[in-house]
This record gives sequence, structure tokens and C-alpha cells, in this order.
Amino acid sequence: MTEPVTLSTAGTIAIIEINNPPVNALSQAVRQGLYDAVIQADADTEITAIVIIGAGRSFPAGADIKEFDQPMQDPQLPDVIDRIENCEKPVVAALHGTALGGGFEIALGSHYRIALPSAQVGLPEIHLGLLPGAGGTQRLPRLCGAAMALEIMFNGTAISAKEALNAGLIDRLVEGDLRQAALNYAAELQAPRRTKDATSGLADKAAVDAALHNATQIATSRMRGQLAPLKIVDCVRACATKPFADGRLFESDCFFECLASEQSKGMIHAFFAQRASAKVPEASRAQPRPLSHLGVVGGGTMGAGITVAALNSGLPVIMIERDHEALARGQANVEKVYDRLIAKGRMSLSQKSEIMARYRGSTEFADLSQVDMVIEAVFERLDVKRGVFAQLDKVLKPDAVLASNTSYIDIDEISSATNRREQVIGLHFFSPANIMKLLEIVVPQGAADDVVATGFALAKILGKIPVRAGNSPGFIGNRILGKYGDCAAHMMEDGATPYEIDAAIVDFGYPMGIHAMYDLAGLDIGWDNRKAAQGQRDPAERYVGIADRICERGWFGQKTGRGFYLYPDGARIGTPDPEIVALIEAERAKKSIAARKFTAEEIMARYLAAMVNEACEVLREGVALKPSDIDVTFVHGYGFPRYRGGPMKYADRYGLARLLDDIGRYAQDDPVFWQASPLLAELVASGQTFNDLNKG
Ligand code: 3H9
Repeated sequence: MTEPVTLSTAGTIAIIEINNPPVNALSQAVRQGLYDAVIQADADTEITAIVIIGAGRSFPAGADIKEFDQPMQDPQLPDVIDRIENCEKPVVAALHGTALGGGFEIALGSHYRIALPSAQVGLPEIHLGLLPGAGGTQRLPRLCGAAMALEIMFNGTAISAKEALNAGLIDRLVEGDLRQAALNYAAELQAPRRTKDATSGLADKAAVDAALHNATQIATSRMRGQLAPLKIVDCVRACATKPFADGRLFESDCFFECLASEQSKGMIHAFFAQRASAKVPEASRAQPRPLSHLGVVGGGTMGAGITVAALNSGLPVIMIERDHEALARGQANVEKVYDRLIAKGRMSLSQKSEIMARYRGSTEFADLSQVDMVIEAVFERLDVKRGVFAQLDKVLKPDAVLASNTSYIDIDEISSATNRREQVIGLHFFSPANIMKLLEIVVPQGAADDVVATGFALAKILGKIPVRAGNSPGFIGNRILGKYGDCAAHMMEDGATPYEIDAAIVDFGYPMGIHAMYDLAGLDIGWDNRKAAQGQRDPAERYVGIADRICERGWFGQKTGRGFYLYPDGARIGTPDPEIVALIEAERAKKSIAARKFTAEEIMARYLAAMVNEACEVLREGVALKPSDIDVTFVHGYGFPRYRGGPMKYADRYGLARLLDDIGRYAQDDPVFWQASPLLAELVASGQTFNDLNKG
């Protein structure tokens, strides 16, 4: 087995290489190897300088997250980095790939930093509910100032080596052979230069105070409810006010407090769940088909958003519309996205032209004859979609993949309009398709493995987070949403206002409540679906007519200025509407329901019970492969707070037996709606959790 850390020499320079694929995570073995190598090189009188470098694709991308659920073994990373910084000889960190988290902290503890231009550096700990706990909060502000340090730690996204160079975080960029360049650099250096002694970043007290104030505001508004952002602010304050050693200890205490929190457990679960969702049986059995040219049918909101996502990722796209007028509108929808960026100064005209050079519009299906994949994004009606697929079948090359962007429609019904059903999949993009990360990849019966694998390959190209879904009405996300949406409607009819329900949901950590979300999406969409399903509804099922009454008045949400909320003068945040409260009371009176009070706790208990119970059915039917896929769906598509990990992770913590008891209690009033999923009952009986299913 290759050693995770090797020490070699080139003349009088020691090279310490970290080799722990795939991302050189700083496992115990790596920390030990690094610590030993640093001590050995520092003690060697023949050695004049030390280079630390990563093997393979990257400098370390951080602590080994897999070790976070066990007690941390010595040597601790902060001690290893302190030892690096205390070396008597100059230490150069040579960066390539992604130097993140603890990896970047090693670089900050090294005396000098050299990097390839393609390298990226960052402190993404906040996305794991953590803070940089190996000196990052103490060293970074000393180098680049509190404002920039807070921005880097709050965003958690990596910055380019060039930006890092400009900020004084990297000393030199080099092209070509990084190892040789680092050796040359090390040979020039005379003495250590310790970041802990740097003061320039903190010299301006007023700037530090302003940065802390600003960050506190963000932590309590946009990041409300999260522990790590507030702790990061505290650490930077400690950096500005305490000696380095005290600040470092304070940081360590804060790190372990965050690590012990449920929030970090939720976010770490979300991290691994996201990676697990891309691993599907089909992709392990087959290679994706080539994918270098895409067709999109339809230039409406979804078609244009998908086109933008594809153009942005470098794919050429042909957009098809039924006539020249519609095509012009489609192209305008695409260009609008770029024009907005230009107006905000985030894109130049020449960048837009470069992207639009990959775009072509046509009104002829025949122009799709050479594309590798077509995504149909026309009106959400089966007959319209079937018409498009019949036409595509006639013109596409034999091995092309046919995909339908739909949020509800049966893919089997769509694919049967073609003579190549095994080449058809569903792709449920979320709006706006160029922004939202989630992509449900719907696998109908008989889909070929390599076709499914191509769907996942497309997701990777587009930078989307894919989740495999079976072909069931509403797939994973909308099917479950339908259930907890009904639960919210029941509570509304029983006495909770939509505003109380939304407040409870926001308080739980969602960015908005379900009624505000309905208003944003347009109430007419649900109304159309309900009208279409009218004949098929089970008469024993409880039906709440409040949303229908609202739609009958022509109030479809934000776009009409009112829905559940009022949106005066184009406001984007709604205000409660007394007329809606009166309308609900009238509906209640029709059914002789006496309104009762709901606490926020009861609202959320019922809401989440409906969500998780339906999720169990989705699992039991194989529509989702594993509970963590449902977590990914709800975190990335429906606003479930990431720091809670997702509904299934939350349910494990809440307790499945308790959840089953709750459902049994609710069923006393409405046994039709509240039928416990057999899967939930089985898990409780066998003492298992959703996480056990994830592992299985
Ligand atoms: C930290 O550093 C704390 C310190 O401040 C203080 C300590 C005291 N550990 O994402 P990919 C695995 S906190 C373990 O698919 P990409 C990943 O699970 C850490 N495993 O590749 C996957 O495994 P598998 C701060 C890790 O090219 C494989 O590597 N650092 C780690 O799309 C490939 O990953 C971070 O938060 C890890 N740290 O993206 C960085 N990282 O193949 C987290 C990855 O079995 N990592 N794996 O599914 C990332 O952001 C991305 O993985 C990265 C590569 C950008 C590096």
C-alpha cells in the first residue's frame, strides 16, 4: 500500500507529499504522516527548506469528514499546523486542485504559498455546519482582513488562485511543473514568515468592527437559525482582540461545539446524501452515450431555463419552436437571463455573444437530426407531449436520447408515442431551471441502462444534483408535496390561518411557507390539476375547497397581485389578507367545522408526519431508491432546511416510533388520510431507522 505521506529530498529541500486519493482528505494517517515528516525535515541539518504538496488531483480538500462521527484521534490537525508554522526552516505549500478547509489551513500555516492558476482555495466548513477549526479563523483575517475573511468563510465557495493572489493569500502563481516551481521558490527563501505574527489584516479597527457588524446581520437574517455563522463571527472577533494562542484555543472550543450540534450532523448527512444520489445501478452497469449536442423543444420558461443551463455548461443547443414568433419569444427568454446579468455588471457583452454563439433556433424538427439528446419542454399536457415525441421519433438519429421535462405526466404514456421506448426518460427540472440544482431523473419501465446513465451524465455536465425517481404521479418530490399540501389544507380548514402555518414552516427553517410558495408558483397550476382529477377522486377522501374558491376569484398568486397573500404594487413579499381569512371562515361554516387553535409545534408535527409517511410509500414502491435520495430532493428542490439534513434524517432524530404514534392519534379524526405506511410500521417493529436503509 502507498504511504499516505512521503518525505523525500531534492538537494537540500525536503518534499512532503500527501497521497490519500481521491481528494487527499486529512485522515488520522495523513495527519500522523505529515506531523512526523515535518519534525524529521525540521530536525535534519542538511535541509534548508520544506515543500508540502499534494499527489494526484489536489492539495488536501480538508479534514476527513468520514472521521467526524468518531472521537478525533491524535495528532489533531491544529497541532500539526502549529508545528508546521513553528518550523525553523521556510515551509512552502504548493497548491493545485482544491485546497479546501483543513487543506487551506495547512497552506495558511505554511510560511509561503505558491499555486497553479487553476487551483482554488476556500473554507467550506460552513456548509457542514462547522467553522474552520485548524487555525483558519485566526490566520485568514490576519492576512486578508476581517471583511474578506468573513466573506470567504460565510460563502464557503472556493475562490480562484488569482483572486487569492490579489488578496495576499498566495505569494506566487506558476504555470507548468508545480513541484519544480515550488523547489525553485523554496531555494530562494531565507527565513520562515509566520502568519500568526501578521498584523496588516487587522490594523484598521474600524474596518474590523464594520465587518463583524455586517456579518452578524447576515448570520441573524439570511442564515438565521444556524449556529456556525455566529460562531465564525465570534472567532474573528477573538482573532482581532486576543493573542494568537488564545484565539486558536477559542476557535477550537467553538469548532467542537459546532461538531457536536445536530446542525452539523444534518449538513454532513446532506453532503454524503448528495454524493450517494448520483450513484445509481444503471450508471454502474453502463457507460453514458456521447453527449455533445443538445436539442430543446419549447422556449417557454422551462425550455429557456434548460437552454441557458446547457449553454452555460458549454453545450451547443438547438431550440425548436412551432413558429417564428414563438421562436423569437423563446430566444428573447434566453437572452433576458444574460441581459439581466449584464445590467448587474456580472457579465460582459462579449461573454454573452460567446455563449449565444452556441445557440441556434429553428422551427423544423428535422434540424434535430444530429443532436445526441432532446429535452422536450412544451406545455404540460399529455396529448401535446405525445405529439412532439411522435415527431421526434421520425427525425432523431437512431441512438439519440429522448427526454421529457415534466413534473407530473406519466413517462410511459409519453414514450409509447415512439418506436424507441427504451430511449426515453423523464427529466424534472425545477424552475428557474438555470438556477435550481435539483434534477429528478425519471426512469420508466424498460429504459435502457445507458440511456439512464446519459441522464446522469447530463446532470453532471449541467452542474445539477440528480436524483433517480420511478415513474409515479408527481415522481418523488411533487407526489410527497401533494400529501403535505393536503395536510396543510386540512389544518387551515380546521382553524389555522395560512399565515400561522407559513410562520411555523419558516420558523422551522424553510425560506418561505407553503402558501407563499403556492402564490409564487401560481395557484392556477394546482387548480388545473384538481379539475383534471375531479372524476378520479375517492369520495371518502377529505377535500378542501379553499384554494378553488380563491382561484374562482381570479386570484392566482403573485402574478395577479393576490392569492393567499396580497402583493400590492408588484410587491414580492405578500401581506396577510383579511378577505382570505373571511373566505376560509365561510368555507369552514359550510362544513360546520368549529375552528380550533394549532400551536406552531403541532402544525410542524402534522406537516412533517404527512411528508415522511408519504415518503415511506414512495420508498416502499421503489419510486425512490433510498431515504437519503428523498432528503436530497427536499433540501435542493423544496427548501427543506439543509441544516436539518432532510425529512428522513429529521424523522430518524424525531423517532420513528413517536412518528407512528402521532399518525395513529391523527387517524382517530381522519382515518382515510392518516394511514400509516406499512414501511414505517415495519421499521418501528424491527427497531430500524431510515439511516439503516441508507446503509443497506
Ligand atoms: C474541515 O476541513 C475542518 C477543519 O477546518 C478543521 C478540522 C479540525 N473527507 O465531491 P466529489 C469524497 S471540514 C472525506 O464527488 P468532486 C466524497 O465523499 C472539510 N471524503 O468530487 C467522494 O467520495 P465517493 C472541509 C471526502 O470532484 C469523493 O471524495 N472540506 C472529502 O465533485 C469525491 O468527491 C470540505 O468540505 C472530505 N473532506 O469535488 C470539502 N471531500 O467517491 C468537501 C470529498 O465515495 N469536498 N470526499 O462518493 C468537496 O467540496 C468536494 O468533494 C471537492 C471535489 C470539491 C473536494
